[in-house]
Amino acid sequence: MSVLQSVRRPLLTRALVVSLGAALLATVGLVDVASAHGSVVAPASRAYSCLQRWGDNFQDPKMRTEDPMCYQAWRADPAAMWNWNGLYRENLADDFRRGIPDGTLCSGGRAEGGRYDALDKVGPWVTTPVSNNFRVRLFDQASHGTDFIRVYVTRQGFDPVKQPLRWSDLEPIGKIGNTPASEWKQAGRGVSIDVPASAPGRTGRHMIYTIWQASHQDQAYFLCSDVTFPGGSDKAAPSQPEASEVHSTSILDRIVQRVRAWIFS
Ligand SMILES: [Cu+2]
Repeated sequence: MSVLQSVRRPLLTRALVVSLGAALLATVGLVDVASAHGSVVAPASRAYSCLQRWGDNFQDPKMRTEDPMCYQAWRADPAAMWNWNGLYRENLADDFRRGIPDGTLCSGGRAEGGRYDALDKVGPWVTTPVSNNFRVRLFDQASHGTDFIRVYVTRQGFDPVKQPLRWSDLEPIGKIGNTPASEWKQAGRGVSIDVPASAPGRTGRHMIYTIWQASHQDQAYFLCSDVTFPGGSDKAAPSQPEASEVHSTSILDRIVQRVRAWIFS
């Protein structure tokens, strides 16, 4: 039984929930049909990671204490999580440094009118443990293919909990070139591709930055993932187990069901 079902709501709250729910349904509907794109699902990008952990229960008060960075992101704009696959910019013509100022890398330079700005917030984001040789998995519901995918890691010594991410903090650790969607792997209602990455000498908490240049038009995606490498002193870093499969569509389906349940209860 959900919190919402077990609590008697005043009429005003109920009306609010219904209108919010309707807005969510519209958003989720759009994500599912018209504007479905993709993201890095392992190690999960910030928005996708928050959706994975809290999409089913984003009103759970535990989020505030257990996952403060996701908490502030949900509060700032839940649409960042519902639209976890829409963090892109268009027509940057490969000039990413000009289009995306330092300190705004995780929002793609404040993409989509600021929807993703909370992803730039500096703090103890939950990490995914990875080894020094790992794979970045990109999942795409729209089968855009790619001109290239570039993967970067923060330099050893960078502290993601205290420092805003700048271009000069990043070092390239993996890339693939032009790969049409027909060469990606079928995965659920989309396709996925793994980019091998090698980050020797890294220990403890780091950030992975992935740029996915889609092929159907000049549309580039900018994804921050929080990771911990073996070793280092950052034992307190909160982490989640690495996701082995893509569950995005079932998460979306569950969210749609939940919102419907609110509206029609
Ligand atoms: Cu797209």
